[in-house]
Amino acid sequence: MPKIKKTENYFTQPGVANIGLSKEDIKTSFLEKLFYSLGRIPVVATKNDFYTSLALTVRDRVFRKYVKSLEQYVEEDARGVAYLSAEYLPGPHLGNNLLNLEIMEETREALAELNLNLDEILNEEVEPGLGNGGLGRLASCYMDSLATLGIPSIAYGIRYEFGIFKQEIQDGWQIESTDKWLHNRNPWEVIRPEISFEVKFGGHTEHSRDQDNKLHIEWIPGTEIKGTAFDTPILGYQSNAIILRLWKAEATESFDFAAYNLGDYYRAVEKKMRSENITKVLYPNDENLSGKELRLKQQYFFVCCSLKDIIRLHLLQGRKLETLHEKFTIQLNDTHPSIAVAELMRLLVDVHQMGWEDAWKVTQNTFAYTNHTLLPEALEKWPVNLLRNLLPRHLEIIYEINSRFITEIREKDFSGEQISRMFLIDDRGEPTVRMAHLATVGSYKVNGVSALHSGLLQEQVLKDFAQLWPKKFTNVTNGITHRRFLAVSNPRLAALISENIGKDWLTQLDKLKGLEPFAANKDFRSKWMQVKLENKKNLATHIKELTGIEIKPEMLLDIQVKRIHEYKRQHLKVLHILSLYLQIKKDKQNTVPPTAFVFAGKAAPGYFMAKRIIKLITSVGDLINNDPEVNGTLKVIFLPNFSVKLAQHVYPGADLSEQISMAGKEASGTGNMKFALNGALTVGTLDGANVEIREEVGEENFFLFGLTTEEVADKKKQGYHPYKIYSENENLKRVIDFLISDELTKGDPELFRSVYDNLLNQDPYLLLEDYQSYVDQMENVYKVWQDPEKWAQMSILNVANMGKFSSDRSIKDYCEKIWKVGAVKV
Ligand code: GL7
Repeated sequence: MPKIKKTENYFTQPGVANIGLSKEDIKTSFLEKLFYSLGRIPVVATKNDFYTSLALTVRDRVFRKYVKSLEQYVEEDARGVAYLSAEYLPGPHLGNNLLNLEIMEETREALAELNLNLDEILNEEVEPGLGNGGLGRLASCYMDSLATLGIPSIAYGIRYEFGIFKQEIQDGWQIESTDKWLHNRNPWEVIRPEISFEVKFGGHTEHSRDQDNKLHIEWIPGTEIKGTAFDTPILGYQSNAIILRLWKAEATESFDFAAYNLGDYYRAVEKKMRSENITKVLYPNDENLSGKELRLKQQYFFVCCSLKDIIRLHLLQGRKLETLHEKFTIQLNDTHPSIAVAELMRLLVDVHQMGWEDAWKVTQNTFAYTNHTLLPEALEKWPVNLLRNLLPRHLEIIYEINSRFITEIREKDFSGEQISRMFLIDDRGEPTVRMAHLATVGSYKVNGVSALHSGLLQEQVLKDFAQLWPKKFTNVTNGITHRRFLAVSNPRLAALISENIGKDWLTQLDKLKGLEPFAANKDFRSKWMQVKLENKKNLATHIKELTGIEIKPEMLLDIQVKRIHEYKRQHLKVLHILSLYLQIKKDKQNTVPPTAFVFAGKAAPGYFMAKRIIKLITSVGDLINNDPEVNGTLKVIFLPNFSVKLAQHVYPGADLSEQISMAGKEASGTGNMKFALNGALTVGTLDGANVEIREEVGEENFFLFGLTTEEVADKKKQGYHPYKIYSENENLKRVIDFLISDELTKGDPELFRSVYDNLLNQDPYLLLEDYQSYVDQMENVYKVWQDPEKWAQMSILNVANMGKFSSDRSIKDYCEKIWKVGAVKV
């Protein structure tokens, strides 16, 4: 392999050099793409042709940044990060890249000269829905910051052919259909046919000894498939670019020739189809896993390709595998890629002939693991039998890691009970492998995603490990990219901020602190609220387009958008809405200001209760929106098919952000940050990152309610009796009873019986317990809302104090506390 040389001179060649950023350059390139890449002329071109031409124009400029970054990383022989995540939710690329290249206005003008409208073209983009929710979006925010900060890095994942399902609402119910995001081609990716690896499954292992009595283990697979890389450049702001490398599964052989020769064409291609299934579709479950074989195959498939690629990159630089951990650190985004611990051991020991101890040292010093949830049902456990069938060698390795680990802790001061709690294998019932334990043992650092969550992780789920290795555990509070979620999606507010405090906040979010004095300035407050009103008009237009429902932009826009989950308690919001409705209808009392309650979010297709909750929201909406007695005051809206693209219209228009999970359940939340950054006030519990948001913005600027984590634990210990609360609170009783009333269920008394029964008998997420405190705090919200000057002031103070929640800060924390990686700026 020839030594890689610096290529600076190439950039001065004509044609390479003049890939400029002026209006004229953009116009020329745009037309060239339309003519020569797509073979179109403007009169016959579709909107998608225009979008594709512009995307290709921009991609050239992004790649230029990328090759420059790459050159620098190679030259400095820098230590880098590989981020392994089964999910990404990048959102639309085009607008973000225009911002980061600082050519938004030039592009707008270039297109205008061709009689084209940039906003319409931006709207053409279909986003890659390669994730379920917060976890996938976090990975994409981190890529934005890694690129902006110039951290040598590469992100690996799966190129699902079908992303998260498309959600439609029919008759009030969620209906799923496939997301064909690749249908109009994907102009952002390039295929790398030469970067492809074989991945084995099934079969058995053979153990033998050579003349020197050295043990050799060979894995004889049942099948083999191939993973091929598709690269998407992700550009930072005024800065470097990094690569998102997604693997697509393909058959190693297109045909089974034996079958073909027998004339059985269909059988011949069947094998090919079966292999390609692995990357067909994203599992649409957040926070929950159901031991599906195909899911394990997906996980192993992308881990295997990624590790082989990392090793390739390491060796390409002429280095030894013994130094892998010095040059790379690999971040495991949740346990989804945690089979990597066993796979790296396999590659080092079986394939590269390293001794077990040396390989273990490299492995343990290479990985770091982020935990994203404490929900017991979401902690991944793979049945031993499934692993034996699919990955027989990995199971052997896991048993070996387990037995060495147990030997190690037996020498320490742990009780038998603790030791068995720490086993990698859980053999109570059907034996399973506890993937969080594998990830913890195989990593040099483990972190949670908010201060509260990291604390609970060390006190509960991984308590024994935290006792064993206290220094291994740390916290990195999540963050969001304020470039996408303020600069791109809320240009009016971004402009107002920049006019008053300059543009430094784009790279240093804590500069927003400079807004604080403006909170006392009446003129500024009025401009601030004017911007909000414009954004609310824009959101009202989207609401009308998507649901047909009209709202007045002056209404209080009270919004809860996130996956539908019982622990997130969308149904607590519903109980509150019903209490207002019944107050107006039955008590003829109207104390609530005109409000539109907006919900959006997908339910896992197999999650019965979550789907009921959607139907409950839409039923309450039907009732209220069609009742002339209340619909001047209240509206209830369910926006279908929540996505990053839709989210970018929602956050800027929000007045009130609902963050009402039961304390101790939401690991962090990141929607909470996006709302507050766009000037919404939060009503919330002391859960996840809400705690830190409240600390930053000040308790007087946050609407708090509900039990704390400790109080929740105490309540459960004492024995919780929701029925008692129900029978003692008249207002609550009326609301709960209404769930099975004919007025709401329109003759189907069973419709919400499950919700009703669940709340009265179990209420595992303590809605009834927190109900009164929530209703009272909402009264307070309404009081403040009646004082627009005060509201504006609180809104400004929220934004001014959001500096901490930039993903730039999170990535710097990862670099300092965990990765020990520095920036390389081009
Ligand atoms: C999650 C958490 O539920 C969420 O609170 C957190 O903000 C996010 C990113 O850390 O990770 N964990 C999880 O499994 N999903 C999440 O969104 C799907």
